[in-house]
Amino acid sequence: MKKKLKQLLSPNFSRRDFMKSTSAVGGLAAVAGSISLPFKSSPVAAATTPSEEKVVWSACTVNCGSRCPLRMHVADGEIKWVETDNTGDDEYGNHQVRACLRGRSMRRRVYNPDRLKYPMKRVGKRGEGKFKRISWEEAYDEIANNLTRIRKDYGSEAVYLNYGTGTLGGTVTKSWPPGGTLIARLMNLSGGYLNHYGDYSTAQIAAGLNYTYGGWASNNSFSDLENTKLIVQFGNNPAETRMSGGGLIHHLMESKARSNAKMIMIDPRYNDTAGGREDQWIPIRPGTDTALVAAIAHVLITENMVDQPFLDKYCVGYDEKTLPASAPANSDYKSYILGKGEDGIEKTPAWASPITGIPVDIIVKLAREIGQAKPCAIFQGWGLQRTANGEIASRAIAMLALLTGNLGINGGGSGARESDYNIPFVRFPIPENPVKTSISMFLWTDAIIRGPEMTATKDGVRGKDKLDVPIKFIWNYAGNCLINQHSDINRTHEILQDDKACEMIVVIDNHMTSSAKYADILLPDLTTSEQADFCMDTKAANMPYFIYADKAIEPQFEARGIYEMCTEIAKRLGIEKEFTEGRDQQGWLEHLYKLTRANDPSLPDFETVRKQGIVKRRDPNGHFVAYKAFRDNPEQNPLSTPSGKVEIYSERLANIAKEWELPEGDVIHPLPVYVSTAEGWDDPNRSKYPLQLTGFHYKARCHSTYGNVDIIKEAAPQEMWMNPVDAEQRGVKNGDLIRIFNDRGEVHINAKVTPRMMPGVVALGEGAWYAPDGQKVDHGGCINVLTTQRPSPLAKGNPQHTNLVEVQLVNKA
Ligand SMILES: Nc1nc2c(c(=O)[nH]1)N[C@H]1C(S)=C(S)[C@@H](COP(=O)(O)OP(=O)(O)OC[C@H]3O[C@@H](n4cnc5c(=O)[nH]c(N)nc54)[C@H](O)[C@@H]3O)O[C@H]1N2
Ligand SMILES: Nc1nc2c(c(=O)[nH]1)N[C@H]1C(S)=C(S)[C@@H](COP(=O)(O)OP(=O)(O)OC[C@H]3O[C@@H](n4cnc5c(=O)[nH]c(N)nc54)[C@H](O)[C@@H]3O)O[C@H]1N2
Ligand code: SF4
Ligand SMILES: [Mo]
Repeated sequence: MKKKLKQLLSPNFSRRDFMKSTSAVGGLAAVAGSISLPFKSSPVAAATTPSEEKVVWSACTVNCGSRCPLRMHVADGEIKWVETDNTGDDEYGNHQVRACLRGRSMRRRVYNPDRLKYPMKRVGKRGEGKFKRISWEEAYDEIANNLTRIRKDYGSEAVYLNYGTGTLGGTVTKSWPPGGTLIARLMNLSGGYLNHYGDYSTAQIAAGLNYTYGGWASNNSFSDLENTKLIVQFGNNPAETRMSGGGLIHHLMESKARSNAKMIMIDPRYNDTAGGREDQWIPIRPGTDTALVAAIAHVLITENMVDQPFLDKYCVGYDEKTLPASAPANSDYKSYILGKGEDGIEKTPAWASPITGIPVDIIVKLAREIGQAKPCAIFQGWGLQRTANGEIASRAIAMLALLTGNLGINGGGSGARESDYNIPFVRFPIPENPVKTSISMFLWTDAIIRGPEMTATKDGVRGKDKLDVPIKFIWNYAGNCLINQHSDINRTHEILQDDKACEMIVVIDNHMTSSAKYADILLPDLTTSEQADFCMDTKAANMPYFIYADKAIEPQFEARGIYEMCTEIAKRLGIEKEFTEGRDQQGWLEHLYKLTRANDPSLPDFETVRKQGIVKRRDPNGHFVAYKAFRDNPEQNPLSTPSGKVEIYSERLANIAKEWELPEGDVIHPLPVYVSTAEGWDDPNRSKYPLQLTGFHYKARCHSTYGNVDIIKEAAPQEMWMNPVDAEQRGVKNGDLIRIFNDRGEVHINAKVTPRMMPGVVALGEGAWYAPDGQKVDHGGCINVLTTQRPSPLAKGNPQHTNLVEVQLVNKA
């Protein structure tokens, strides 16, 4: 032992030897307890391990909303361990941006057994996962030749860039929006591609609140909660969805501690953000928030808690006074609430209670608290809008902020999701797309099988009355939406399996995902650790930052970066010079940063950024207050709605409701009225499938990314949440293996029996790796085996949290 210690402290002893020797003396902990560790950051290390281990700044660029710095400790060309931000301190406002456990397990993603090693070409049936190794030259030629052939036969409208967010935090590697990627640059320089609008995250809220506020609806930053009296969160769960130590859960907790404001969480699931921090949890039936809001509005109106001057001055259609001339009598929101509208029903708490599952007295108390707290901050997450009529639900929640006059002030808000201050950064230039047609991102599977039948008024095709050609070529870069993340996997499988329908699929990923198995040509990409890039944060309240992620290790196997891939294909399409403009990847990073600095000379120079890794800022205004300029001076700063005001009643929606052809049961309405939907709580089909299945974004993964990391899977297993009452009825106990099924498919997974789930509702975290057994049963717990491709009415978006299922016991634990 003595000899070992002497050896450990000798100047020639490397970290690698150390790791070896620790096992010889009884493990890391035993040694760590008795001597000072020879890590590079310690004074001993500086003297003892010259040039053996280097620390390289890198980042986690997945789509969790945060974006964390990772400091890679590299020795012998290998990442040995991963640290996070070491700038700043524990003080809120100067805090470290600490990566979550997913980011800290990046090593296990980089060196994962699922890593793609070589370019490959499909040999079996599409989706079977059978490939042969090919050279990069062959792969590039295949892609360029097929692209040219398909464009010649069908035109560029047949080329589609599928949604993918695996590395949206990058600049060169940026995978989202597809229209902002290097592939879009490549396509637009050579003829263009079929666009899409909307995204899987926010299709319904983006479409819905656009009619209320005009454009993308912002809300105050979470840092501004230090100015509020009451926080009401509708299905908002930053403890899981904005997890980093520099991200929004940190801002929520710290600012709430300053104001000591009460927090009420409205969610069918007792989520982790509630997790002991909430003052009240109100479980609500999925898809019924609009009814709850209507009942709260009833109490606010009848008990005189409405901010009438605000509604008169800033809004259209609260009551008859401000209804547009084209609107029929009694089509205002107040008439709807008081039962004077077309349905003649008064939206009392007693009316809403059986719909929402919330007792009357709780609704009344909630309404009074919202009406009396000045100011009051109303927020919504995006879970409740990823539903069958999420457009209406998102607009309804905004009503609470409007009725109480909380818009545009500190401590108040708009009722949308929280916003952030960002550092403006110049992105890769993307030339204009010559193809102007665009489909909803959710309808790409339909565009493969019935493209030319899809029209503007039936399917939301934009830029043209109808699609002319089906999708024939798909680029799938850093996305798992070909299978795992898109609804109704069994339907998608049927559509993709036919290689006469969509003729060519190119997948570019790091891992053999379920989507990768559907590739015709499969290209192994570099990870963030194997190349240099700028990585942006977008969700950090009033302390934004960006990261210079340097190359930490050499490319693994034959992996190549997206810039090189696109350059090689550009060469074959005869547009290499236009594509590269004479720069390599490093040249572009330096160029884009130069442009960024020209706009903002206070930023440090490139070399400094490279060394310091992270650049942090503070919002010069303190906090972001949404619609402040409008509130302060509405004449000078009108909204971009047609009236320039907040449109509670939307004339444009009234027209769309008249003009569009909607399937039976779908509703588009000028007001945020409560409507029943397919697969809602009152669908007659509940006699067959009695449980509402909702989803959530789980801490175990970012969607499917990190879903193959062993230690994370163990720490946060995939389970279906279920209330003890529903479990008991089915003889299910905690940990039992169950089958969850409906007409679309079947999933086998363990049950988590917990009072954290409301009765009648079950929940499954989205993103688990689809693991079919050949009999159409998934054993991975992938919720999209059970979700539908029927789009929402207005956005034509993904209603992935609206499903009916039944659950049965398979095996006792
Ligand atoms: N049922 C249900 N489905 C959902 C949702 C839901 O709530 N419920 N949520 C939806 C939402 S909001 C979203 S945003 C989508 C997300 O769907 P996706 O954007 O498909 O997200 P991921 O599943 O994380 O897939 C990212 C892929 O990128 C790969 N990747 C990671 N890093 C890199 C890289 O550096 N290079 C390359 N080439 N690839 C990389 C990963 O291996 C992974 O295959 O899912 C949607 N699907
Ligand atoms: N760890 C982790 N973080 C992530 C992601 C991830 O996959 N993993 N994904 C990222 C991405 S791309 C996105 S878009 C965001 C998603 O962010 P969100 O869409 O906000 O996340 P969800 O978990 O889908 O929904 C939030 C909450 O809404 C609740 N909810 C569901 N239906 C209803 C309803 O009808 N009414 C009410 N009141 N609540 C309801 C859910 O139970 C959940 O707790 O998260 C981001 N962050
Ligand atoms: S998954 Fe999100 S919170 Fe976790 S390290 Fe990556 S960017 Fe940060
Ligand atoms: Mo998302």
